[in-house]
Amino acid sequence: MRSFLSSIQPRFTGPSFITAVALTALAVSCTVQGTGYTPPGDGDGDSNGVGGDAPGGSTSSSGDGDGDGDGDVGSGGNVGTPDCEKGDERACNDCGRQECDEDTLKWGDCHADAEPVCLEGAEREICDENGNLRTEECDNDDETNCSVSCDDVDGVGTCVFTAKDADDDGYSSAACEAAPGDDCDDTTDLVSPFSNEICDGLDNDCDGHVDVLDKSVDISGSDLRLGVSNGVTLNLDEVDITWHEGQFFLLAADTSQNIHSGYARTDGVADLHEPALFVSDSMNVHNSARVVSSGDTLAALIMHDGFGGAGVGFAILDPSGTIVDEFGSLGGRHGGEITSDGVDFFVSTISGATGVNPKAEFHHVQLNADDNRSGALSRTDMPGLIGYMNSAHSGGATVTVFTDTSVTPRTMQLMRATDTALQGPIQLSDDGQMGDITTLSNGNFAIAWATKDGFSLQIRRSNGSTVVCSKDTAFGNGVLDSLDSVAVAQSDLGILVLSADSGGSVGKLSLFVFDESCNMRSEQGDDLYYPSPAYDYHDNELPYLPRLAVGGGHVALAWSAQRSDDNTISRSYVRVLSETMCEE
Ligand SMILES: [Ca+2]
Ligand SMILES: [Ca+2]
Ligand SMILES: [Ca+2]
Ligand SMILES: [Ca+2]
Repeated sequence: MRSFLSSIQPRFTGPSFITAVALTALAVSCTVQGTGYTPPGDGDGDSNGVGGDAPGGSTSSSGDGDGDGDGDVGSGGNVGTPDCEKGDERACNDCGRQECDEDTLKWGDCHADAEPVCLEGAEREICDENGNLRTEECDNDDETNCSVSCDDVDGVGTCVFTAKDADDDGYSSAACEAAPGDDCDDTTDLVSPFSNEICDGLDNDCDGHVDVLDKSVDISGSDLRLGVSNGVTLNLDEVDITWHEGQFFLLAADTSQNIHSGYARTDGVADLHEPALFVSDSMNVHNSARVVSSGDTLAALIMHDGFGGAGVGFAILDPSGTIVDEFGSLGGRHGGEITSDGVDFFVSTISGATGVNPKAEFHHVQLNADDNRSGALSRTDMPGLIGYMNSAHSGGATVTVFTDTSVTPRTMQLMRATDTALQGPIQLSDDGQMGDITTLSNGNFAIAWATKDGFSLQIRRSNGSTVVCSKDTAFGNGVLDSLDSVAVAQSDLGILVLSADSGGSVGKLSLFVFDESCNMRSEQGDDLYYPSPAYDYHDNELPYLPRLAVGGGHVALAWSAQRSDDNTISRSYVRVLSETMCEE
């Protein structure tokens, strides 16, 4: 060990009666003749004053514990005799210094008077609060991300931390708090500040945005047009989709009022089954269908002009796209929606209103795959004309949102059905339409609807009336066109809103991601998804009735689109992405 005292000697400051020569000699001998210096408090004769040798505090029988030759104050020595003179100071212990107390003229405490000095590696020698030398290792409480060594910084032995580069990608760990580097994930070389963002669930470029939440990742790709076979393309104008037994199952209505079943698989293949699930015998009623899975059972609600008369039919489907069982009218013939709590199904239907000051009939029923029905409820005094119903089930209640089309502008309304009562309608917006609702994992509902400025997202508790948060997002052309509509769902990524906007000859479809406080999670103001230019008539199709389904770690987007220059031509599209919203 090199001489600590000699190395710290130049750092002594202030007036001193000890010369540099004397101090150097001190390292060799405890008593230096001619200087008047004896190590203070050295009652034990070990020359260093350590342990029980606090200056002035000795109980040495000589009564001169501080070794100043003056005897101790109050110990029966030369009481009242000063130990030192005002302004005096001197070295003490290994590396300390003490000053003469101006009031008592006794030597003060010995305190550190040297900076730390580096030894080997992360070891250094420091002068402690009593002026004694001690060897210590630099503390490193994050061996994973930091390394530490003792470096001489301006003459001071300093513990210097550096972030490790454990994954050897050339960037050091940002997790080293003492000296953060740039690598936000030092466990993989797929992540560093200048990596390219790819779809892998990681924030590859360390900008805080993962995969599609990062605008720099490209998720454009081809969208699958449904209903193309043997050179014939069906005019499809409404599609619904649900996750069931390893694939997305879908129902699509064509403009000849037939209902087709189909599928969209996670390998990117999507098509319709042959023949059609339901063939219309009339063009008088606009047919449409909704589909939902309880997990085990796939059920459909078909708004139709058949099954022995116009009405709303409930059917159990085979995943291969055929009806296994079908049950009669559910009391409505105008529209309806079906949802599930994972066991049973809950169906809300509406009977068409007629006459002056029309009052619609709202029906709600719980049923299972065996057509056992319970909790049938109805209201016959619903104001307005109910359109585009969507429902979700949570907390023992089914909440249905719909558009009242009897007023201008249209309004968004909410109805809540429990086992025993129908509650509502509650007006969600006095200027909104064609919304959607989904149950969140925490039991709340997320509701979204189209507005003239874009769309609104609202989160409500399962009681249907308590608003947790809401958010308006600008999107589209600033006009509430008749086709403007939204879908909402929850995935691992967050709350997804698929928004369709049309204006004149221009349409737009985009996906947004929000957290459960209604904050947009994607880069502020950026929508995530735009249909591929590869799909038909991209430049003059107007997307509408978007649908979202989540399951098996995947998200399916479905929508229809109408030609802006010929509204008799419409298509339905589907796209399957991983739940991180990246292309499969
Ligand atoms: Ca690294
Ligand atoms: Ca890395
Ligand atoms: Ca990534
Ligand atoms: Ca990123």
